[in-house]
Amino acid sequence: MSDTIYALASGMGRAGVAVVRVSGPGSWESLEALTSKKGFEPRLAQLVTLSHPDSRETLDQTLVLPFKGPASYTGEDVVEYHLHGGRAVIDAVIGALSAQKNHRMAEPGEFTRRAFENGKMDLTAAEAVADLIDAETQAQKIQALSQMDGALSNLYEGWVDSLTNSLAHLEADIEFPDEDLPEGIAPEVTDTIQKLIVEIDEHLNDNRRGERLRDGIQVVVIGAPNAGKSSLVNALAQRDVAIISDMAGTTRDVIEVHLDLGGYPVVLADTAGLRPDQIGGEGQEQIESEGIRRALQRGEEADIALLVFDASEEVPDPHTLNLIDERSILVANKMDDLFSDNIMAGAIGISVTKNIGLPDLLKVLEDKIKVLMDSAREVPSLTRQRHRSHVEEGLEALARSQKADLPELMAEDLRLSIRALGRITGRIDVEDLLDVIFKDFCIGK
Ligand SMILES: Nc1nc2c(ncn2[C@@H]2O[C@H](COP(=O)(O)OP(=O)(O)O)[C@@H](O)[C@H]2O)c(=O)[nH]1
Ligand SMILES: [Mg+2]
Repeated sequence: MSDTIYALASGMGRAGVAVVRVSGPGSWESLEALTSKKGFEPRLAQLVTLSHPDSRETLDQTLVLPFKGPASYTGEDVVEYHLHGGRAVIDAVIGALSAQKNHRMAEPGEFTRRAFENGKMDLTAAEAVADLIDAETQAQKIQALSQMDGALSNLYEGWVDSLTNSLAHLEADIEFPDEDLPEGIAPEVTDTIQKLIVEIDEHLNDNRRGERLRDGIQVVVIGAPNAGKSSLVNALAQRDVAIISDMAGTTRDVIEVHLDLGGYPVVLADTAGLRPDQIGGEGQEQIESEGIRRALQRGEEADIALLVFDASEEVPDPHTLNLIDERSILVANKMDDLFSDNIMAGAIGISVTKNIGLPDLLKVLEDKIKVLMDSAREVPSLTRQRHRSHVEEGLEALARSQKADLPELMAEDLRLSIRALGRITGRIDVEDLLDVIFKDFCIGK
């Protein structure tokens, strides 16, 4: 790891300030070369003039902030250049850095990867850094910060510690069966393991809360053609995103908008109108039926479904009625219509065109999301599929250990469980995982 890496750490485009970060053993040398100065002090910002070491061309007047490893983000020597945020300045400084010995452009996530490899943070914290950068709502931000602060690693490391402890007792039992070890080691170990099994099981059955918060809560809008689904999506998104028209069957594919509802990220999907009588038709009808198929599939996968009925119709659409389940919110649209006094029981009456009832609908939706997300919960939630599969693997091994015939086999299962759980934080060898984990990062982080 003798390369020195550099990258633009701030966003692309014109800005007041742009931060270029350099990390690695040569970072102070390049700082001295670009400034023709020596004697920089760690953690002391200085205003300097940067010039190209070969051509002497002036690059920028800039603030530099050097760090000495291990007291830096990556744990290595680091220099931050707070440049004037213009394309030409950034290009010139990056160009000068690239000409320095053993300097190269950073890979995506490489700064954070080095921080992990230098023991500055565990894997769940590194993942939280990526989540925090991607966070678009308050609830996402809170989850990412708490994970960065060790909420998940404390939990998983706690399990690993208590299993390691049990394993040590068990091995002592196996190794010295005739010695004067305290009585009742086996029952004590079994007791600990059984409590852990319950705790881990609860953690897994969290309704995918943490993952949902990362990915967005899936809300789908379903109903008959012309019920006003696209109009409703537009109104909720407060911008024109879905195609609205009074020609039935306009929305053939699923259109998504991302919303922030009370701090929670929501992916709201508009769908084609349900007209199952047309499924299997030809040409134009076939395109529509594909849309209907996607609508129904989307409806099945969704966390919440807004079932939209046209209140100006004599009877509610039977196909939509068919889809009612515990995830549904019933919406009766077009309540502006003179004939629409036939409101369905349990439905929220709205009129998209007359802007009636939308706040009520939003409130019901927000409440349903809060119940789904169990927002009062204090314990940390699983946030990634990666964590889930390691936890599942760890739990399987634990369950197996309880059926083992010999203490030696039980010990082996405990070792496997520790291994699986240890991989979440990166305490156990994870070399094979690192490329996968850090490829999702942006360059410069
Ligand atoms: N009277 C009335 N018409 C509406 C209302 N909402 C939507 N529409 C109209 O119903 C038609 C179908 O709307 P659209 O959103 O395309 O329905 P979709 O097929 O369910 O997506 C359009 O002409 C809309 O202007 C409403 O609240 N009241
Ligand atoms: Mg539509």
